[in-house]
Amino acid sequence: MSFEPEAIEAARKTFAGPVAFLKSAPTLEFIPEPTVNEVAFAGRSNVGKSSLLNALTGRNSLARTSNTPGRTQELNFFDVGNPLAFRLVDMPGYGFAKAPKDMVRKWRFMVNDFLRGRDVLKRALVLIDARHGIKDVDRDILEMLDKAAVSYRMVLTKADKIKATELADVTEATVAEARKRPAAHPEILVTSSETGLGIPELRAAVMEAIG
Ligand SMILES: Nc1nc2c(ncn2[C@@H]2O[C@H](COP(=O)(O)OP(=O)(O)OP(=O)(O)O)[C@@H](O)[C@H]2O)c(=O)[nH]1
Ligand SMILES: [Mg+2]
Repeated sequence: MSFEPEAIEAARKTFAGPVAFLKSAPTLEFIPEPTVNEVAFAGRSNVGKSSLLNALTGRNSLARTSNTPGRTQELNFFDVGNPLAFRLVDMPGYGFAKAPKDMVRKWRFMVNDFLRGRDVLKRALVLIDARHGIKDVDRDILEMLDKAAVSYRMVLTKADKIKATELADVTEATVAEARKRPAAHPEILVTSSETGLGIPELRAAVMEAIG
């Protein structure tokens, strides 16, 4: 996680500025015109996508979070900066077994089609629960992104929930896998929305992706 202090500070300033919910798209017909660069949050249900978006922007209830997996059911777009600098996209989760099958399918197709087909998408952040490491359901997304050559970066979430030694092991294993995957950034980020661990670096990583 090596970012220059200047990059961290510039990112902090950007995220401390205006951030506004733009719109919620239940299907791809409703997504905004691709006029500005985007970074999207992907990952399993309940991994902490919406919480991380809130932590990044320092706004507790910008994106809706919940204990119950399957909270986010649409693509949610957030405008950063005024004038508009870039957009963040919060997405429904993968692999939520308890949701009705056709809804799970619908979300998966929508998320996949969005990630594969969005010119302005500069990078996907693929969130991985630090307690579990990369699971097969995560590998499905990673493979899809590798095949479509969509640049992505893995981000471990909920780092506060495990011991430092376990965190070191899962970090090492995740980095090893990232280095083997063609579209993956070779470095990962380790975060906690609860403690703020890795949040300044994640802000800098978003800015780096936007370019
Ligand atoms: N301890 C801890 N809990 C977290 C962290 N991030 C998220 N959570 C909790 O995990 C649960 C799920 O968080 P969300 O942000 O709603 O997860 P999501 O990935 O957006 O879930 P879906 O929208 O259902 O796909 C909530 O109860 C959060 O409070 C974290 O860093 N640490
Ligand atoms: Mg969510």
